[in-house]
Amino acid sequence: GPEWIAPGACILRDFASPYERLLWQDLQAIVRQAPWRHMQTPGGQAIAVSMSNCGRLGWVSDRGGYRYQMEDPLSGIPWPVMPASFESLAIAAAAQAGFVQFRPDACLLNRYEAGTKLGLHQDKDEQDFSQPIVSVSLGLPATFLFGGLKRSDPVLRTELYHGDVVVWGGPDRLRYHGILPLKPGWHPLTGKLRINLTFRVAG
Ligand code: MD3
Ligand code: FE
Repeated sequence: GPEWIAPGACILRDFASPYERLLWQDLQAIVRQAPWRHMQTPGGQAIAVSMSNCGRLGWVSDRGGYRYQMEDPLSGIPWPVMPASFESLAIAAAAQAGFVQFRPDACLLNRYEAGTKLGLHQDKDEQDFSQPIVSVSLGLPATFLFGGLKRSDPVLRTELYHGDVVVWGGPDRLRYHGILPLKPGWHPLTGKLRINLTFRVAG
């Protein structure tokens, strides 16, 4: 059952595993339309994690800042539609954690290779922080860093495995978090990669 690691943070271990083949198939179709890319920070540095999006809104970062927008900047056309497999998984997971009216309008896709890390950050580009974020981990495991509301707060570590779904809401929605450098390995679904899907109500 749900594993609460904080009052608003709930891990559903293996929740996505029954759907892994369908999720992977739908993911391949998304990245054919909106390829993986390294976005730039507002300061001009390449972000180590490769990203894409699906859904009405997609998260982008460039010299102009961080924001959500309806078009893929690479093509100028709307992001791929969020597949029913993604949407229904995210809605079901949020409901398990008590967020029965969660309807994501954005899904950010993150791709990690060996050595890729994601520094401590807060997710605060969304309009409504009362809405949770749902994350789905596929492929290689990763060490997740879970801090506090200040960057200097102590950080807990927990491992996220293939199939794990985490719902981050309430008092934990604005916590600092990050991912340690990915250890090399091989997973039968994703090969050398870890993929993370994060579902958000952005608009
Ligand atoms: C806790 N992704 O996309 S998922 C991100 O594994 C992001 O790719 C990481 O951080 C990844 O922004 C972590 C878990 C996660 C996502 C969003 C959160 C944890 C969160 C928002 C608030 C608190
Ligand atoms: Fe984040």
